[in-house]
Amino acid sequence: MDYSKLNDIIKSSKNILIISHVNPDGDTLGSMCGLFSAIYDNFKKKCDMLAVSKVPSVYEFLPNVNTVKSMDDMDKSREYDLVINVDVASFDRICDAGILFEKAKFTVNIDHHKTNNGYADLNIIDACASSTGEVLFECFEKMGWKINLDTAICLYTAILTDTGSFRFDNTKPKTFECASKLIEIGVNSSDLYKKVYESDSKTLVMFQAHCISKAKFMYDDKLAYTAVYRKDMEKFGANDECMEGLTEKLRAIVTTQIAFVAKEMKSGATKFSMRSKFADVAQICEVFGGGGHKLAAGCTIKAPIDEAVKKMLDEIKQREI
Ligand SMILES: [Mn+2]
Repeated sequence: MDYSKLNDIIKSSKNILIISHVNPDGDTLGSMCGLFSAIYDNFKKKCDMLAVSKVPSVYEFLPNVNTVKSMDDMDKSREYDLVINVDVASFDRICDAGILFEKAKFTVNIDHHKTNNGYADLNIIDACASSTGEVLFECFEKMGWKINLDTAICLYTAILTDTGSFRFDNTKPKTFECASKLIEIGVNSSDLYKKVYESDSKTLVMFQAHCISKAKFMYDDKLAYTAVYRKDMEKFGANDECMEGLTEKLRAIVTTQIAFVAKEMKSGATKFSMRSKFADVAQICEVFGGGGHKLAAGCTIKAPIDEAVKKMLDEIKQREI
C-alpha cells in the first residue's frame, strides 16, 4: 500500500474535497469526518466534505459533520487539486458528484469493499479490513499522523457501525486493536454506542413493528421478508431513516437464513435490502445489478413492488437455502 504517496499528495494539494457515498452510513460519514479532522490537525488545511444524499440525523453528533455540503452547495465547475472518495465501492455511488471527481487533478479511493475495482489515480483498498474507518486508522499510523479525539470519535463510529457493534464476521483481532487504540485516545465507547444504537425515534420503532407484523415466512421460516409500501410510510409519517436496522431484525429470528426488505420507491421501482447468516446474498443482488457484501447486500428492481418481490422470490427459489 502506497502510504507515502497519500501523505505527499495531501501535503502538496491546496484544495481538497472528500466525498462519501449515496445513502450514507456510519462508515462513509465517520471516515469522511475523520479524514477531515486528521488533515486539519496535521496540516492545518480545511477540506471540503460532500454528501450526495441526506445525512441521517443519528450521525449529527460526528465532529464537523455540520460543515458537510450537499451537491446544491457545490460549484460544479470547480477543479479540486485532490478528491478523495471514502467507502465508495464503485464510481456510480457518488452520483452527480462524479463530475467533480472527474475534473480533479488527482483522485484517491480509500475503501474496504472487495468489489472495488480501483477507479482512482491512487487506490488504497484493504478488503480484509472491517471498515473504511479501519483502513484510515492504519493509513494515519503508517504515515505517522497525530490522531486527536475528534478524529478518533469519527473512526470509532465508522468501525462500530460497519461491524454492527463488533458482532459481524468482519470483526478481526486487528479491528479490536484499532478500537483499543482509539479508546486509549479518549473515545467513550458506551457513550458512542448509546448515540448510535439507542437513539431511535418513536416513529421508527412503531413503523418497524408494523412492518415486522406483516412479515412473510417461507421454506420452514428460513426465508423472512416484508414489503414496505409508500402508503404505510405515509400513514406512520416514516422516512427512509425509519428503515434502518429493519432487515437485521428479520435476520435475528433463529430460523432465518435469508431476510429481505422490499421498499416501494417514489420512482415506482423497488429497493431491496438483503441479509443472510451464511448464504452469499451479494450474488443474488448482483443478478439484479446490485451488490455489496456476502451477508449484507442490496439492489433495485425497476418494477412495481409486488412484481419485484415475485422476481426476487423466483431468484431465491433457484438456490438452496
Ligand atoms: Mn464500509
